[in-house]
Amino acid sequence: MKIVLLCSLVAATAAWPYFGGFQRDEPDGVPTAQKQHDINFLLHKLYEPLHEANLKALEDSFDPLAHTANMPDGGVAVNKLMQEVKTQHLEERHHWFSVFNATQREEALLLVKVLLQCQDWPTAIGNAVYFRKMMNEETYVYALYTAIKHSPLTKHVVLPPLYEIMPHFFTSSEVIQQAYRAKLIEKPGRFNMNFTGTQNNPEHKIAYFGEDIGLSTHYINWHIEYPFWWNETFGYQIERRGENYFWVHHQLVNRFEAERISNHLQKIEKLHWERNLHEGFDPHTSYKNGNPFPFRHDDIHIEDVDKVAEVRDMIVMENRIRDAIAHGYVIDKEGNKVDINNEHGIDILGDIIESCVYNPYNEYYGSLHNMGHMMLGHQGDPHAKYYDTPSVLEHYETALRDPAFYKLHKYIDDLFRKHKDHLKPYSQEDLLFPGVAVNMIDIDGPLETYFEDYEYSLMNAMDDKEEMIWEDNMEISAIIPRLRHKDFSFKVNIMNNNDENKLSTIRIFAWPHRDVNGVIMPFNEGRWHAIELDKFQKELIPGENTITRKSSESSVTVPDVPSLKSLHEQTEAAIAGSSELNLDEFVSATGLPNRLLIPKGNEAGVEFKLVVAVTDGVADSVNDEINLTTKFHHYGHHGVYLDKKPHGYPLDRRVPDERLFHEIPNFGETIVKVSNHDEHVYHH
Ligand SMILES: [Cu+2]
Repeated sequence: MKIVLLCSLVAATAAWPYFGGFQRDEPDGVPTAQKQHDINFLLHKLYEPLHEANLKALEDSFDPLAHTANMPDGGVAVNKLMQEVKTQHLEERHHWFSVFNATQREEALLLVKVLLQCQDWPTAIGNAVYFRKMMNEETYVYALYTAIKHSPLTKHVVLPPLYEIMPHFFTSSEVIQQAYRAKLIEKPGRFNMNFTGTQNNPEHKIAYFGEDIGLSTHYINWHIEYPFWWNETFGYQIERRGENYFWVHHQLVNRFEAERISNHLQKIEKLHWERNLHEGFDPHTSYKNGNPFPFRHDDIHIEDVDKVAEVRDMIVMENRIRDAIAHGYVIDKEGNKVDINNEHGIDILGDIIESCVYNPYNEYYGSLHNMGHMMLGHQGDPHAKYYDTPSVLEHYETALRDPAFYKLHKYIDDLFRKHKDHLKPYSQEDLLFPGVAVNMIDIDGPLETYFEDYEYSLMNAMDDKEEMIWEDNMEISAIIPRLRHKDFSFKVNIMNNNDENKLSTIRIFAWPHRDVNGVIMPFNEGRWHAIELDKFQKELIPGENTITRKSSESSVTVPDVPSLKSLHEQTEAAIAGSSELNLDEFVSATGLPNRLLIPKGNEAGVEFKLVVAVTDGVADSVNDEINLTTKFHHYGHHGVYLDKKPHGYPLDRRVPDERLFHEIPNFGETIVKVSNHDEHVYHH
């Protein structure tokens, strides 16, 4: 046993002889470039054996049970997972995986635990290569991505775009077929991909939003940063998880509404368990093993789903939540009342609805959201007569494509609204920033969106001979139009009448000024439909302050993740040149892609009400240290927030008299117009 341990450690350390000098703040001293290199190759050709010699050698020599000495849990998790390997209990390879499936999830979480127990790279990568060979590929990817996101060892590692690792989830079966053909006849190819469905379906007009692969990346990243199954045994507590769940979905729903208005579509009709589900969906995509994603007809009566739930279970869950909101408290397992009529209530409610492990009484409140995904996902085939595969709604990669997703989330959003409307409205005193006034708000540059062609690689959709090296892969890719906006800046003129500097928090929101029928949205309706555009802090000097904030600086967005090819090339170049890799701006990826900052608009221009709220930065800050930070971490990071105000503040509570808002000098508003002159590009 001793000898095995020594050998594998030698083999493991021999894998990174490249660096001498400069190193970043990696807790174990192993260069970021080496880690990124290893991760790239773990994910490259996911469904095949490893294509990298050092990792392959490690795979043959590494024994997980021989590397438990430094693990805080003493190897409990590794032993459990190895037991599953030995008794052949693991999900088979080439089978589907869904995080909503409890058995499959448990298996994935065991691997997350094992990887988070690793204190150094040799142990982490050893376990990662070992279990890559043993586990179902998609279970493995979910666990690996989550572990990379949360482990201190990989805090500088960029998660490669999932649409290039598992292209099947994002690419139509038709294009995948063309790619296979290109591969067979050995002819490189770039294939145009259309959005799902045809123009006979009005919902097709906004497929560009739900099927945006960058939007899905945002959604996946958010879910692995804030998993509903997370608890302290994984390493730390995530603060405001439930509130964050509310906020990210609230923003998606509001964005979807604004996209609908841009395309002259009526507002989302929220889900009702006892009414028909109007919109059907055909995903036009297949799993890697060839099974198609299930199809759902229009206008189906919502049925009980075998092995998931009955419709009345859903209604009971909903009613218990409605009762809690009406009472202003929830009940925990011991029967105690937990007050939710306060700032923290939204967090508890979010945990109850999703439902998260922090849910105070799981057995009673159930899991409305997760069950909702499964119930709606199976409506095309509620008794599993034709499919045994989960639907698009049961994968974060694909859920945003199905119109039923927005119906479900509109319904959930409405419950959150009921709760928020129960809270005491903010008073003038709460909102006032004495001596500070917003004089002028303006936009510098055009508020205009357009479609660009985006190309992504399908290399990993197809299998290869084992000896094939990365660079020898033919270029086979998909091309899809995606929304982007032209660069612009917010210009805000703020007067500080105090005779000292004042730290301020500046929050920028917009909502559609009119609904699709042209009716002006009342303030109280508009504020609930507000899209968060930016949030940052600024030191105001006495007198006049002219603040220019570029759209590219928005703290609610992130840049698009580089392609796998670019990640690979940059990593290999860093290793070859013994230089360090710095891709930190792409690490989080939790925010919305910056190119999606504003809704599409249309040819005539869509009016938006733009609201700027300037409040006391010192009062808003969680602690003094961050006062000088210019960039707010929008969704927080590993459960740490810089802003202690609720998400959506100050528009999150009802406004009994909108004059209050107009009279507060530190708030400003104006009307702007968003246009798009590309209808022809989209409907080609
Ligand atoms: Cu959902």
